[in-house]
Order: sequence, then structure tokens, then C-alpha cells
Amino acid sequence: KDVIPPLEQLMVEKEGYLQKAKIADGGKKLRKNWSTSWIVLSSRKIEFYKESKQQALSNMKTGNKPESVDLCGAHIEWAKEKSSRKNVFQITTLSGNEFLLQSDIDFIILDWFHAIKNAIDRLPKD
Ligand code: I3S
Repeated sequence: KDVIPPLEQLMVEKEGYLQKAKIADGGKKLRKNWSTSWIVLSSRKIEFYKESKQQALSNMKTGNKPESVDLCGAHIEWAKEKSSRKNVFQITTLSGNEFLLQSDIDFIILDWFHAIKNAIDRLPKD
């Protein structure tokens, strides 16, 4: 029988396109590779879609899953020294995954930083 998650877990708080590079997986460093990602923030997770929103919606029928990031116990910080690009911040998960997110547009990256920080601060730390 299907379990229906609480409504607040289903609610999208913010979505949009950012540049994304995953730089560690489970504590293991990865080669940095920037790409555009469709990003969906809800109360306790972020989903990264490789494709456009349009594409992602049509892929849902075929069971194509986005990369999902658990925000419980995650950290967010500006990461000037991790890239030559402007406006880069890093999210580090409890499981040791590290993501860089970037936009050339100042207000866009600031909005995302604060939205993700607020989501993390509202969650239990473990
Ligand atoms: O921190 P790095 O290694 O200088 O990051 C650059 C590389 O990931 C580079 O790819 P190659 O490893 O294939 O050369 C990317 O093209 C660059 O964008 C990365 O640097 P920035 O400063 O853009 O994050």
C-alpha cells in the first residue's frame, strides 16, 4: 500500500536553472564538470535534473530519476576558492556528497543561497 508523505514534504519551495558541479561523492573527490541543471528545492531535499523542466516532466513517465540530495544535517557555504567563477556556493551532505552551484546573476544566486540555508536551518541536524 502506498504511503502518502506529509504535504509539506511535497511542496516545492523554489525551482530554476543553475550551473552545477558535483565535486565529491561519499567523501571521494570527483573531477569537476559544470553543467546546467534544473533544480527543485522542497522542505527537506533538493532534486537535480540533468534536463530541462519540460524534458524532466516528460521523463517522469519513463521512470527517469533525478539526483536527490537530503538536506538533513547538510551544510551550505560560499566557496570563492573552489572555482574561478563568480557566485559559487557549496552544499555538503551528511553522506559526504559535495555540490557547487553557480549563477552569473547576483540576485539569482543570493535567492538560492538563502532559500537553501533556510530549509537546512529548519530541519533536524541528523
Ligand atoms: O578546480 P579546477 O580543476 O580548476 O576546475 C576546472 C576543471 O574542472 C575544468 O575541467 P577539466 O578538468 O576538464 O579541465 C573545467 O572546465 C573548469 O570549468 C573548472 O574550473 P572552474 O574555475 O570553472 O570551476
